[in-house]
Amino acid sequence: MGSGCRDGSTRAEWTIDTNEAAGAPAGPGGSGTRDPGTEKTHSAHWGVFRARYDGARLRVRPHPGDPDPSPVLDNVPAAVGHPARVAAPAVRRGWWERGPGRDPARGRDDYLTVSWDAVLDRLAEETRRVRSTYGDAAVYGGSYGWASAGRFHHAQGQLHRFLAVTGGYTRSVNTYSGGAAEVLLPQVLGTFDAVTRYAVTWEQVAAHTDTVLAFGGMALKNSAIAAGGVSRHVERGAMRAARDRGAVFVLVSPLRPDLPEELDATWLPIRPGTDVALMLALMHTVVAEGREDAEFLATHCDGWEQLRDHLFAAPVKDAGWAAAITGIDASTIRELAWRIAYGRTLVTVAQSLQRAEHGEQPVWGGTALAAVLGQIGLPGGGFNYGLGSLGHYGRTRNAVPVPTFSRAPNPVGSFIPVARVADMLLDPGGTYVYDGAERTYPHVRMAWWAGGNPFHHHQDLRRLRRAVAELDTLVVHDPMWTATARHADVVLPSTMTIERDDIGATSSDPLVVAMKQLVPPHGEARDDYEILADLAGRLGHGEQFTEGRTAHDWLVHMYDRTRKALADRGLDAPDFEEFWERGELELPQRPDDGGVLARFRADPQGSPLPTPSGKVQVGSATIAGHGLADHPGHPAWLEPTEAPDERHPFWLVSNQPATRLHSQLDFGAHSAAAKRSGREVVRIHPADAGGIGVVDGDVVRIHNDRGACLAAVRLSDDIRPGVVQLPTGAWWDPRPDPERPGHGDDGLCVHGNPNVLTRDRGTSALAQGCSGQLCAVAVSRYPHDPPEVGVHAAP
Ligand SMILES: Nc1nc2c(c(=O)[nH]1)N[C@H]1C(S)=C(S)[C@@H](COP(=O)(O)OP(=O)(O)OC[C@H]3O[C@@H](n4cnc5c(=O)[nH]c(N)nc54)[C@H](O)[C@@H]3O)O[C@H]1N2
Ligand SMILES: Nc1nc2c(c(=O)[nH]1)N[C@H]1C(S)=C(S)[C@@H](COP(=O)(O)OP(=O)(O)OC[C@H]3O[C@@H](n4cnc5c(=O)[nH]c(N)nc54)[C@H](O)[C@@H]3O)O[C@H]1N2
Ligand SMILES: [Mo]
Repeated sequence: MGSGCRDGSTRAEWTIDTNEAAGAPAGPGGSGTRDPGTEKTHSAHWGVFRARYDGARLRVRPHPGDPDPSPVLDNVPAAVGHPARVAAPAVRRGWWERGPGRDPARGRDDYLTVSWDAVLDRLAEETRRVRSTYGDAAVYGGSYGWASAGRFHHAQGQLHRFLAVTGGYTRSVNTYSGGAAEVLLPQVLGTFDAVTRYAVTWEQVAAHTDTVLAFGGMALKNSAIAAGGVSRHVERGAMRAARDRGAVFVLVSPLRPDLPEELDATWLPIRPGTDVALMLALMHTVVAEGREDAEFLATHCDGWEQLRDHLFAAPVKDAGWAAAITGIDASTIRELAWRIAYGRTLVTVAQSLQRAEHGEQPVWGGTALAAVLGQIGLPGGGFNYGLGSLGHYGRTRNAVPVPTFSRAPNPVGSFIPVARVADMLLDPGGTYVYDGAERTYPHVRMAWWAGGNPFHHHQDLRRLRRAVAELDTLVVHDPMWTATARHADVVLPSTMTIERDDIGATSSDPLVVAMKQLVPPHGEARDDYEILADLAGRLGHGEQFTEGRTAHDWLVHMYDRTRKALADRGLDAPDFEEFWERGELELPQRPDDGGVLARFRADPQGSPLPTPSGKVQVGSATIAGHGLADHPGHPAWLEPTEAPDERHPFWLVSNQPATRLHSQLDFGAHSAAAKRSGREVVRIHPADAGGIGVVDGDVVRIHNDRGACLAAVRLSDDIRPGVVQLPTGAWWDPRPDPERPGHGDDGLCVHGNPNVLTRDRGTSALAQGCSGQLCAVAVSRYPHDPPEVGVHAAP
């Protein structure tokens, strides 16, 4: 067994006793005499695995070919029969008894159990009412979220198809992950996929890179995760190989664990939100010493004059200027500039940097820095946005298409940038600017969520609660009683991935996985596909939705595209039955040729970039032309409008949790083991803890004007003083705040969900991305008996 833990410790034992680990009642007769079950393959966003079910317990182990499996896998067994599962369709009492309409009771009401027929009849009637009274754009089907890894039972894909064939819906664009980069990158460098998945590969890093300058790091906890599954976690091995060859890693981050300890990286504990100042100073220093690649800037870049003027205009963006902003010594900055100007240098920018106010800037700054060094398009050099943030980045492309589920065209054009959902609900008809255009929020009456958890992913959760109160109807499909389900009018229990057959595959991983049903569905849970097929039938669109196929027929149909492509190349192309029997199929991959950036470097005229000028745009006339006050036409350091002050002296970093994927399986063994008395842990530097009079293990109240939460203190030298870190994903458990009477019944999250504190504000008027990573908070010892966390049970 490899060492799967972030701290590098070795895990000897992977098989977890499901129910005991989760504190759930043990299944009937968990004795050693029962049939151990057959081992089957399955896949999750955190890796491909094998599992056995003996009728009571699920035992999992990673795929034997995975060199560095993720311990997040240990969370899976607890899902079987867990009390947080939704067992039967449920409706909110107020909605069921009084009908649809605005209702501040959402999130506070109780639930009735009803039959599938009764709930689907009522839901079909409500869908018809909303569509005929307010039009199809009044249905919001943005339904953002990660759901599960299978290609067919992908909840969002199923829901979008259902809503499209039944009339259309207001959709969402972009993601919470990379909202700012998704709009910026095509303007300045290339398409999002081209510069994340298929530019600088891990093999190139292992073989060629001399210096890795990682803004926000490349934490192994993050690359453990890849949408649609990942069969081999190669990141640790590649970084280790580079280090063994003599490569130097420089980590720019408030948290030391953002690069693996074994790399002996140089740690520059930067003040959060200031990276672009450091990038500008590095460029300034390189240029001042005449070490920029003037030829590359002349032949391959656009906008350099503007950016150079900015670097040298008052205040001059030199190392001294940046030191005051970033908290990193001027001499360290000058030394770093010297180092990166020699040899092969790779600049990476983690997704986190752009999940903040003005988040577009560090992505642009990283691009420009790599351009000044002249390294874009070289093996192991230049810029790879997001490398290490997700397991699919820095990979090569399959040579044949993987199975995918068919989309249906949405007849409605209405959309919002995904993270503007609360703004839309609170301000129908209101205007906002996005990507250079003024737009209007539609008046949405019905929102439908499958496979996502907005009361996990959105910022300022108490504001989101006020926003969903405005709806006529909120429908949620989820296997779990998440905070979102607890706000829904209609809660439809969906199966989870281990309860159905599916196919796991993505275009940047060679393994196609036969994801076999491992356990029977929980209670009355049904597949999203079945639920939506029944509803489509009630609305007169059954045939359009199903195309006459069962779920199994769809798997065969989807697989056939891959089989044909393999057969066309004269390769091993097993039919569906044989693939299913084998459990997996390895696809051929394209060569590691550096992708579009390498082709552009070799021939900038013949292989232009998809940017407006066809070049790397270190400045942009298009963006300057938008005339946005919060987004100039070149990378710039812009002061954030929220930063620590006397009342709220700390930066809160709310990053991705090491022990789970977002809110998923928060009750699982690995996630639970990292908490203290069931409460999420906040990391604080000992010097800060001394200042506020708290010690390791204390329960603190973290608060600002938006809300408050409790968390258990863990002291750590691995964090920059002045910064505290609380991961996302603890399920929202709102109670009244005894420290702030009159702040409502939801003033305090007793579990430790940072999104009660974060700010619901777009990154800028360019991209309107999520800015949830950073906010300013105060921290104090909680002077009362901390209440028990109670959110991992049915309401
Ligand atoms: N403060 C702060 N907030 C953040 C971030 C941050 O850095 N800081 N990061 C943001 C980012 S990058 C992201 S991507 C989002 C993630 O936000 P989400 O993707 O919304 O989070 P998940 O917990 O993965 O939610 C998936 C939901 O789908 C459900 N589910 C799983 N399988 C199925 C299925 O088959 N059918 C149905 N119907 N449901 C299923 C799960 O139970 C779970 O409730 O969070 C964002 N929020
Ligand atoms: N285990 C696990 N892995 C995950 C996920 C998960 O939920 N769990 N989610 C996946 C998803 S959906 C996504 S989009 C990716 C997200 O990938 P990222 O956004 O890169 O991940 P984060 O952990 O939020 O942030 C990475 C690090 O950036 C640092 N950081 C924060 N602010 C700043 C800053 O201003 N400057 C600098 N230099 N550093 C800063 C923090 O120390 C943090 O640990 O992660 C993926 N990987
Ligand atoms: Mo994400």
